[in-house]
Amino acid sequence: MLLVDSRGNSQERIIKTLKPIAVVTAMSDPQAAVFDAAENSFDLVIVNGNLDDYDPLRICSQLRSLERTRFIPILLITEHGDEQMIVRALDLGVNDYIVRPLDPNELVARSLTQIRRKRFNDRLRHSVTHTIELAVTDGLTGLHNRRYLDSHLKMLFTRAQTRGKLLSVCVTDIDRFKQVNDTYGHDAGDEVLKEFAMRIRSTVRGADLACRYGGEEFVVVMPDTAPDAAALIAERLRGIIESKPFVLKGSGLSLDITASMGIATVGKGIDTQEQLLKQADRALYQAKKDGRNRVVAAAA
Ligand code: GH3
Ligand code: MG
Ligand code: MG
Repeated sequence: MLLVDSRGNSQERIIKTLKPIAVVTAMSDPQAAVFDAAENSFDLVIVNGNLDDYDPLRICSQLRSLERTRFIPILLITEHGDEQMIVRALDLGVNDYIVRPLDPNELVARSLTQIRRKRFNDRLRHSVTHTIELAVTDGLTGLHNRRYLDSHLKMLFTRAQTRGKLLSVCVTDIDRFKQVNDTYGHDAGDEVLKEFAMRIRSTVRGADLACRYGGEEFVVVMPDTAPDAAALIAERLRGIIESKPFVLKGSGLSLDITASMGIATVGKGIDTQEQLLKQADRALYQAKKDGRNRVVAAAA
């Protein structure tokens, strides 16, 4: 808990009161206190309304505007008769206030209420974030899933069209993967998929988006990437799959795996992201037909 209070006496009293329920950091420099609140993870900030030479509501509004402190509960201590400040404070998003003279029991009770509420909200937010992550992540490989790709690609496609930007996609499919399953079992197949995903992840650049599109098919979306650069990236990926055998953790088996790639870039005749993927898919089909373990670019 962070206490912002420039007056020695009231500070001591508040700390004494709160000590049994919280670790209290007391600060008298308001600006440093805001900075400290953003750097650390306090559960509550108590602002004394009678700061020397500083508008206490400024602290409150700063805490509310910083990303890191947006959700920290703020408890304001005000003087009797300072209704105007209370109204403004509540308007700014201050969670609760106490009017002097301070009743220690009330201070403890109100602090505890804010802390409990914050912890509950933290858990809720964490669980929502986690659920969203689960919904857009492929459970086996940890890459983004098809749902994520579809929505993200739509955004990138619109951006490419409206701003005249480049956008390329690479669709890749493991060669003769059914044989891996049939010969070594489904678990071995799963391990190959995981390792395949890891190699993709290690190859693509920061701005690229790698997804498991389904089964043993993966898509890499490359914003701002011309066809020749996309071909280089796909070729590098193909090489990284072919160059080293896949060693399976469970059985120690060492398997030679290859993959085929089809690439396409936004341009004439491609009006939707579905068409872009379809073009890349056609190129992939051609790569399979031409003998697999190769990159084919869709005709411009
Ligand atoms: P091609 O070179 O033409 O791509 O041949 P292929 O054998 O890879 O193609 P096919 O599409 O016939 O086989 C894909 C196989 O991938 C069939 C399916 O059982 C397997 N598969 C799909 N999803 C999973 C998965 O999550 N785990 C495992 N182990 N296998 C999967
Ligand atoms: Mg395949
Ligand atoms: Mg396939």
